[in-house]
Amino acid sequence: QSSHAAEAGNDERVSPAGEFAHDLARALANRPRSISPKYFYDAEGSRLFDRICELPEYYPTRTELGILARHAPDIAAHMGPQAEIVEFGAGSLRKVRLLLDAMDRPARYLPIDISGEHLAHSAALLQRDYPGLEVRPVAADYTQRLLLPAQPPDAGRRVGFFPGSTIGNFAPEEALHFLTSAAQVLRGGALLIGADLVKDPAVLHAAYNDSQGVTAAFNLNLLARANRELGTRFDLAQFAHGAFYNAPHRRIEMHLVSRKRQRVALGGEWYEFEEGDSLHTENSHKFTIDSLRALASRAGFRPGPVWTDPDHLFSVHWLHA
Ligand code: AVI
Repeated sequence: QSSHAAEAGNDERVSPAGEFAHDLARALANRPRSISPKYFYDAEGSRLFDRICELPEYYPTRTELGILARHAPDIAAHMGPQAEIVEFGAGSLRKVRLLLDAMDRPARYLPIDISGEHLAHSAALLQRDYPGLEVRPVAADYTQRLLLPAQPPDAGRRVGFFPGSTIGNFAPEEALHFLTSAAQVLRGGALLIGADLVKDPAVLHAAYNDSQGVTAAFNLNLLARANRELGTRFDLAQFAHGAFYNAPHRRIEMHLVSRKRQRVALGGEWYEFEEGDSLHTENSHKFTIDSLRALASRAGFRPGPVWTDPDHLFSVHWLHA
């Protein structure tokens, strides 16, 4: 699936709607049915994800913010003066502010995100608060070919920033591929990356099955988005949110589970679901400090310092590129 998505993404003749229709049709035809979690993030999905980050059960965001806040001076010292930050998958840009506030004359900030509308809005808010900083939002799929503008000759270090444990949403081979390209474009600089840690499955389960149902709405938004953009007629009430910890794979899996026998039309084809059939929408891999460092080494980084919280829920790694 991913290699096909990559081909479609690199072909400029394929519109974003065309790529979604193509990948969804393939997901519905395949067994098991599985689609990239990148399709969660239209404007509505990005809004729902921001709400997830505020949930009492969803510890990663506030824990990582706490780590960044506590260790920002140390992290900024590693960055050095006039550094440039390239953020992969920049959502609401809250976390980078903690870094910018601690940095010595940050030069340039390049947030890259697939959700262009959401990104433009967040980038404009950030630019207002940091008038001296060059903010250059890039609306792109950073899992595709990474091409960054050249740095001015007197520039400081180029530092990639990949918070939130989004690396965990990649399949292991995709994570290695992404990190390998990141190591190449950041060569001479570094990557600051957040990774959620393996922990009590009950804590993980609660984080992806929140009591307000926001994660369920986020998951179901994939079908709602298909209805909006592709004219499908998924009945959202007939799909259940499923999220569980797969211990052997050290990952949370999210699924949309059909509540009954039903069928849906897409692109002139009918796709059938039996009761209990699932569409696998996301994996969220969890790491140990050592497993993340080993992965980074394979990708061509030299692991540096690691910062964590007192309960060892989450980790932030400095990787020399
Ligand atoms: C973006 N990503 C790191 C989130 C995660 O925890 O894997 C997405 C998410 N899915 C459900 N809740 C949050």
